[in-house]
Amino acid sequence: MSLKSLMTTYQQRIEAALESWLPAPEIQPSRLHQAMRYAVQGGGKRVRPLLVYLTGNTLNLNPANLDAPACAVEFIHAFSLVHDDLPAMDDDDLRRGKPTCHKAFDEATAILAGDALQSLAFYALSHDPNLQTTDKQRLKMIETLAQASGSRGMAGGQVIDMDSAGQSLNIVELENMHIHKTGALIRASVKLGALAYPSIDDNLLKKLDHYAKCIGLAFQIQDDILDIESDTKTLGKLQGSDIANDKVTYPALLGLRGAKKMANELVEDAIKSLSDFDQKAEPLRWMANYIVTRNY
Ligand code: GRG
Repeated sequence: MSLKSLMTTYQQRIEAALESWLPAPEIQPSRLHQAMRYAVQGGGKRVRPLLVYLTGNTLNLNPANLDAPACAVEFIHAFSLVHDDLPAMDDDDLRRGKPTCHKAFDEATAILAGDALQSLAFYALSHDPNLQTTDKQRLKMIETLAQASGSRGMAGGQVIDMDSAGQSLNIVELENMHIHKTGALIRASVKLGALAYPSIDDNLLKKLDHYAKCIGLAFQIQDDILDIESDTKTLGKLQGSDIANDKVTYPALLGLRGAKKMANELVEDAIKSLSDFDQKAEPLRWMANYIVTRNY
Protein backbone atom coordinates (compact mmCIF):
# COMPACT_ATOMS: atom_id res chain seq x y z
CA MET A 1 0.00 0.00 0.00
CA SER A 2 1.36 3.48 -0.83
CA LEU A 3 2.09 5.86 2.04
CA LYS A 4 -0.72 8.14 0.90
CA SER A 5 -3.35 5.40 0.89
CA LEU A 6 -2.06 4.02 4.20
CA MET A 7 -2.53 7.43 5.82
CA THR A 8 -6.00 7.82 4.28
CA THR A 9 -6.96 4.34 5.51
CA TYR A 10 -5.87 5.12 9.06
CA GLN A 11 -7.44 8.58 8.98
CA GLN A 12 -10.79 7.06 8.02
CA ARG A 13 -10.31 4.28 10.54
CA ILE A 14 -9.73 6.66 13.45
CA GLU A 15 -12.81 8.76 12.60
CA ALA A 16 -14.98 5.62 12.53
CA ALA A 17 -13.44 4.26 15.74
CA LEU A 18 -13.93 7.58 17.58
CA GLU A 19 -17.55 7.68 16.42
CA SER A 20 -18.10 4.13 17.67
CA TRP A 21 -17.04 5.03 21.24
CA LEU A 22 -18.77 8.40 21.52
CA PRO A 23 -22.26 8.24 23.01
CA ALA A 24 -24.99 9.21 20.49
CA PRO A 25 -26.02 12.87 20.82
CA GLU A 26 -29.65 12.06 21.61
CA ILE A 27 -28.77 9.78 24.55
CA GLN A 28 -29.23 11.46 27.94
CA PRO A 29 -27.54 13.53 29.25
CA SER A 30 -27.76 14.77 25.70
CA ARG A 31 -26.11 18.19 26.20
CA LEU A 32 -23.06 16.54 27.73
CA HIS A 33 -22.86 13.98 24.94
CA GLN A 34 -23.18 16.73 22.33
CA ALA A 35 -20.34 18.66 23.99
CA MET A 36 -18.12 15.54 24.06
CA ARG A 37 -18.76 14.95 20.37
CA TYR A 38 -18.15 18.63 19.59
CA ALA A 39 -14.78 18.48 21.36
CA VAL A 40 -13.65 15.36 19.48
CA GLN A 41 -15.17 15.66 16.04
CA GLY A 42 -14.89 18.11 13.15
CA GLY A 43 -11.21 18.92 12.99
CA GLY A 44 -7.90 17.93 14.43
CA LYS A 45 -4.95 16.41 12.66
CA ARG A 46 -5.20 13.17 14.70
CA VAL A 47 -1.41 13.08 15.08
CA ARG A 48 -1.52 11.02 18.27
CA PRO A 49 -3.88 8.25 17.09
CA LEU A 50 -1.97 8.11 13.80
CA LEU A 51 1.20 7.51 15.78
CA VAL A 52 -0.51 4.60 17.55
CA TYR A 53 -1.52 3.07 14.19
CA LEU A 54 1.81 3.74 12.48
CA THR A 55 3.79 2.24 15.36
CA GLY A 56 1.54 -0.83 15.30
CA ASN A 57 1.86 -0.97 11.52
CA THR A 58 5.67 -0.97 11.84
CA LEU A 59 5.31 -4.04 14.08
CA ASN A 60 2.87 -5.72 11.63
CA LEU A 61 -0.03 -5.52 14.06
CA ASN A 62 -3.64 -6.00 13.12
CA PRO A 63 -5.24 -2.51 13.33
CA ALA A 64 -8.15 -3.92 15.36
CA ASN A 65 -5.64 -4.10 18.22
CA LEU A 66 -4.90 -0.40 17.84
CA ASP A 67 -8.38 1.16 17.67
CA ALA A 68 -8.91 1.43 21.44
CA PRO A 69 -5.46 2.86 22.27
CA ALA A 70 -5.74 5.26 19.30
CA CYS A 71 -9.15 6.49 20.51
CA ALA A 72 -7.97 6.67 24.11
CA VAL A 73 -5.09 9.06 23.33
CA GLU A 74 -7.33 11.24 21.18
CA PHE A 75 -9.99 11.42 23.92
CA ILE A 76 -7.33 12.51 26.43
CA HIS A 77 -5.99 15.02 23.90
CA ALA A 78 -9.49 16.43 23.23
CA PHE A 79 -10.08 16.60 26.99
CA SER A 80 -6.86 18.57 27.46
CA LEU A 81 -7.77 21.05 24.71
CA VAL A 82 -11.23 21.69 26.19
CA HIS A 83 -9.75 22.35 29.63
CA ASP A 84 -6.79 24.31 28.23
CA ASP A 85 -9.21 26.71 26.50
CA LEU A 86 -11.26 27.44 29.65
CA PRO A 87 -11.22 30.96 31.15
CA ALA A 88 -9.29 29.62 34.17
CA MET A 89 -6.50 28.48 31.83
CA ASP A 90 -5.76 30.04 28.42
CA ASP A 91 -9.21 31.59 27.98
CA ASP A 92 -9.44 30.95 24.24
CA ASP A 93 -12.46 31.51 22.00
CA LEU A 94 -11.31 29.62 18.92
CA ARG A 95 -10.15 26.01 18.49
CA ARG A 96 -9.92 23.98 15.29
CA GLY A 97 -11.56 26.90 13.48
CA LYS A 98 -14.68 26.77 15.67
CA PRO A 99 -15.79 28.38 18.93
CA THR A 100 -14.14 26.59 21.86
CA CYS A 101 -16.28 24.07 23.74
CA HIS A 102 -17.14 26.43 26.62
CA LYS A 103 -18.18 29.11 24.09
CA ALA A 104 -20.34 26.72 22.06
CA PHE A 105 -21.89 25.27 25.25
CA ASP A 106 -21.05 26.75 28.65
CA GLU A 107 -18.20 26.48 31.12
CA ALA A 108 -19.74 23.85 33.37
CA THR A 109 -20.65 21.64 30.41
CA ALA A 110 -17.15 22.02 28.96
CA ILE A 111 -15.53 21.01 32.26
CA LEU A 112 -17.79 17.96 32.50
CA ALA A 113 -17.29 17.04 28.82
CA GLY A 114 -13.53 17.05 29.46
CA ASP A 115 -13.95 14.92 32.58
CA ALA A 116 -16.20 12.46 30.72
CA LEU A 117 -13.76 12.20 27.81
CA GLN A 118 -11.00 11.30 30.22
CA SER A 119 -13.17 8.53 31.69
CA LEU A 120 -14.11 7.37 28.19
CA ALA A 121 -10.42 7.04 27.31
CA PHE A 122 -9.81 4.61 30.15
CA TYR A 123 -13.11 2.82 29.52
CA ALA A 124 -12.11 2.17 25.89
CA LEU A 125 -8.68 0.86 26.90
CA SER A 126 -9.97 -1.37 29.66
CA HIS A 127 -13.09 -2.62 27.89
CA ASP A 128 -12.44 -3.04 24.14
CA PRO A 129 -12.98 -6.74 23.30
CA ASN A 130 -11.13 -6.34 19.96
CA LEU A 131 -7.91 -5.56 21.77
CA GLN A 132 -6.35 -9.02 21.63
CA THR A 133 -3.81 -8.78 24.39
CA THR A 134 -3.00 -10.23 27.79
CA ASP A 135 -4.50 -8.58 30.87
CA LYS A 136 -0.95 -7.69 31.94
CA GLN A 137 -0.32 -5.81 28.69
CA ARG A 138 -3.68 -4.09 28.87
CA LEU A 139 -2.86 -2.91 32.40
CA LYS A 140 0.50 -1.64 31.15
CA MET A 141 -1.33 0.39 28.50
CA ILE A 142 -3.69 1.86 31.09
CA GLU A 143 -0.73 2.70 33.32
CA THR A 144 1.12 4.32 30.40
CA LEU A 145 -1.78 6.60 29.53
CA ALA A 146 -2.51 7.46 33.16
CA GLN A 147 1.11 8.45 33.79
CA ALA A 148 1.36 10.45 30.59
CA SER A 149 -1.77 12.48 31.29
CA GLY A 150 -1.43 12.96 35.05
CA SER A 151 0.52 15.17 37.41
CA ARG A 152 3.85 13.74 36.27
CA GLY A 153 2.89 14.11 32.63
CA MET A 154 0.58 16.47 30.76
CA ALA A 155 -1.31 17.97 33.73
CA GLY A 156 2.03 18.59 35.49
CA GLY A 157 3.38 20.27 32.37
CA GLN A 158 0.35 22.54 32.27
CA VAL A 159 1.07 23.65 35.84
CA ILE A 160 4.68 24.45 34.94
CA ASP A 161 3.34 26.43 31.96
CA MET A 162 0.88 28.44 34.07
CA ASP A 163 3.50 29.16 36.72
CA SER A 164 5.97 30.32 34.08
CA ALA A 165 3.81 33.13 32.65
CA GLY A 166 5.83 36.35 32.80
CA GLN A 167 8.92 34.47 34.08
CA SER A 168 12.19 34.04 32.22
CA LEU A 169 12.68 30.29 31.67
CA ASN A 170 15.95 29.01 30.30
CA ILE A 171 16.13 26.39 27.55
CA VAL A 172 16.40 23.48 30.01
CA GLU A 173 13.34 24.65 31.95
CA LEU A 174 11.40 25.22 28.73
CA GLU A 175 12.28 21.73 27.52
CA ASN A 176 11.21 20.23 30.85
CA MET A 177 7.84 21.97 30.57
CA HIS A 178 7.20 20.70 27.03
CA ILE A 179 8.47 17.17 27.66
CA HIS A 180 5.57 16.99 30.11
CA LYS A 181 2.87 19.19 28.61
CA THR A 182 3.04 18.14 24.95
CA GLY A 183 5.67 15.41 24.79
CA ALA A 184 4.23 12.97 27.33
CA LEU A 185 1.08 12.19 25.34
CA ILE A 186 2.96 11.92 22.03
CA ARG A 187 5.40 9.54 23.70
CA ALA A 188 2.51 7.55 25.17
CA SER A 189 0.93 7.27 21.70
CA VAL A 190 3.99 5.48 20.31
CA LYS A 191 4.34 3.35 23.44
CA LEU A 192 0.69 2.26 23.29
CA GLY A 193 1.14 1.17 19.67
CA ALA A 194 4.21 -0.84 20.70
CA LEU A 195 2.56 -2.32 23.79
CA ALA A 196 -0.19 -3.75 21.60
CA TYR A 197 2.52 -6.11 20.30
CA PRO A 198 2.43 -9.35 22.34
CA SER A 199 6.07 -9.37 23.45
CA ILE A 200 7.80 -6.20 22.44
CA ASP A 201 11.58 -6.38 22.75
CA ASP A 202 12.92 -3.89 25.33
CA ASN A 203 15.61 -2.61 22.99
CA LEU A 204 13.12 -1.86 20.20
CA LEU A 205 10.78 -0.23 22.72
CA LYS A 206 13.64 2.05 23.83
CA LYS A 207 14.36 3.04 20.22
CA LEU A 208 10.72 3.79 19.54
CA ASP A 209 10.55 5.77 22.77
CA HIS A 210 13.56 7.86 21.77
CA TYR A 211 11.91 8.52 18.39
CA ALA A 212 8.76 9.63 20.22
CA LYS A 213 10.62 11.85 22.68
CA CYS A 214 12.36 13.65 19.81
CA ILE A 215 9.25 14.19 17.71
CA GLY A 216 7.28 15.30 20.80
CA LEU A 217 9.70 18.15 21.37
CA ALA A 218 9.93 18.92 17.65
CA PHE A 219 6.12 19.10 17.56
CA GLN A 220 6.11 21.79 20.25
CA ILE A 221 8.91 23.79 18.59
CA GLN A 222 6.92 23.78 15.34
CA ASP A 223 3.84 24.88 17.31
CA ASP A 224 5.81 27.87 18.64
CA ILE A 225 7.09 28.67 15.13
CA LEU A 226 3.58 28.50 13.64
CA ASP A 227 2.30 30.85 16.33
CA ILE A 228 4.62 33.45 14.76
CA GLU A 229 4.62 32.53 11.07
CA SER A 230 1.09 31.31 10.39
CA ASP A 231 -2.29 33.03 10.59
CA THR A 232 -5.46 32.52 12.62
CA LYS A 233 -7.46 31.07 9.72
CA THR A 234 -4.86 28.41 8.86
CA LEU A 235 -4.17 27.55 12.50
CA GLY A 236 -7.85 27.41 13.48
CA LYS A 237 -6.84 29.16 16.72
CA LEU A 238 -5.66 32.66 17.56
CA GLN A 239 -2.25 33.35 16.02
CA GLY A 240 0.26 35.34 18.10
CA SER A 241 -1.19 34.21 21.41
CA ASP A 242 2.20 33.19 22.84
CA ILE A 243 3.51 36.75 22.61
CA ALA A 244 0.16 38.18 23.76
CA ASN A 245 0.22 35.88 26.80
CA ASP A 246 3.88 36.60 27.53
CA LYS A 247 4.85 32.93 27.08
CA VAL A 248 8.43 31.75 26.80
CA THR A 249 8.89 29.95 23.46
CA TYR A 250 11.70 28.33 21.49
CA PRO A 251 11.85 31.18 18.92
CA ALA A 252 11.98 33.68 21.81
CA LEU A 253 14.99 31.88 23.30
CA LEU A 254 16.77 30.70 20.14
CA GLY A 255 15.47 33.00 17.41
CA LEU A 256 13.35 31.65 14.53
CA ARG A 257 16.37 30.18 12.72
CA GLY A 258 17.68 28.57 15.87
CA ALA A 259 14.28 27.07 16.66
CA LYS A 260 13.94 25.66 13.14
CA LYS A 261 17.44 24.20 13.34
CA MET A 262 16.65 22.54 16.66
CA ALA A 263 13.38 21.08 15.33
CA ASN A 264 15.16 19.66 12.26
CA GLU A 265 17.95 18.17 14.39
CA LEU A 266 15.37 16.47 16.58
CA VAL A 267 13.70 14.99 13.49
CA GLU A 268 17.06 13.68 12.26
CA ASP A 269 17.70 12.14 15.67
CA ALA A 270 14.21 10.59 15.67
CA ILE A 271 14.75 9.04 12.25
CA LYS A 272 18.18 7.76 13.26
CA SER A 273 16.55 5.98 16.16
CA LEU A 274 14.50 3.93 13.67
CA SER A 275 17.58 2.53 11.90
CA ASP A 276 16.91 -1.02 13.19
CA PHE A 277 13.49 -0.99 11.54
CA ASP A 278 13.01 -1.82 7.88
CA GLN A 279 10.80 -0.23 5.21
CA LYS A 280 7.79 -0.83 7.46
CA ALA A 281 8.90 2.15 9.57
CA GLU A 282 8.76 4.50 6.56
CA PRO A 283 5.41 6.00 7.66
CA LEU A 284 6.91 6.82 11.08
CA ARG A 285 9.83 8.51 9.30
CA TRP A 286 7.33 10.45 7.17
CA MET A 287 5.45 11.46 10.31
CA ALA A 288 8.61 12.85 11.90
CA ASN A 289 9.12 15.08 8.85
CA TYR A 290 5.44 16.06 8.73
CA ILE A 291 5.63 17.27 12.32
CA VAL A 292 8.10 20.02 11.39
CA THR A 293 6.69 20.85 7.95
CA ARG A 294 2.99 21.03 8.91
CA ASN A 295 1.41 24.46 8.55
CA TYR A 296 -1.24 24.11 11.29
C1 GRG B 1 -5.96 16.64 30.26
C2 GRG B 1 -4.84 15.46 32.18
C3 GRG B 1 -5.33 16.71 31.57
C4 GRG B 1 -5.21 17.84 32.25
C5 GRG B 1 -5.57 19.11 31.77
C6 GRG B 1 -5.26 21.62 30.20
C7 GRG B 1 -4.22 20.63 30.55
C8 GRG B 1 -4.34 19.93 31.79
C9 GRG B 1 -3.18 20.39 29.76
C10 GRG B 1 -2.98 21.08 28.48
C11 GRG B 1 -2.20 20.28 27.57
C12 GRG B 1 -2.13 20.96 26.26
C13 GRG B 1 -3.31 21.69 25.74
C14 GRG B 1 -1.01 20.89 25.55
C15 GRG B 1 -0.87 21.53 24.24
C16 GRG B 1 -0.51 20.51 23.25
C17 GRG B 1 -0.71 20.99 21.86
C18 GRG B 1 0.49 21.51 21.14
C19 GRG B 1 -1.92 20.93 21.33
C20 GRG B 1 -2.24 21.10 19.92
O1 GRG B 1 -2.24 19.81 19.37
P1 GRG B 1 -2.57 19.53 17.84
O2 GRG B 1 -1.87 20.53 16.99
O3 GRG B 1 -4.13 19.83 17.80
O4 GRG B 1 -2.30 18.10 17.58
P2 GRG B 1 -5.25 19.23 16.84
O5 GRG B 1 -6.33 20.26 16.86
O6 GRG B 1 -4.66 19.03 15.47
O7 GRG B 1 -5.69 17.95 17.46
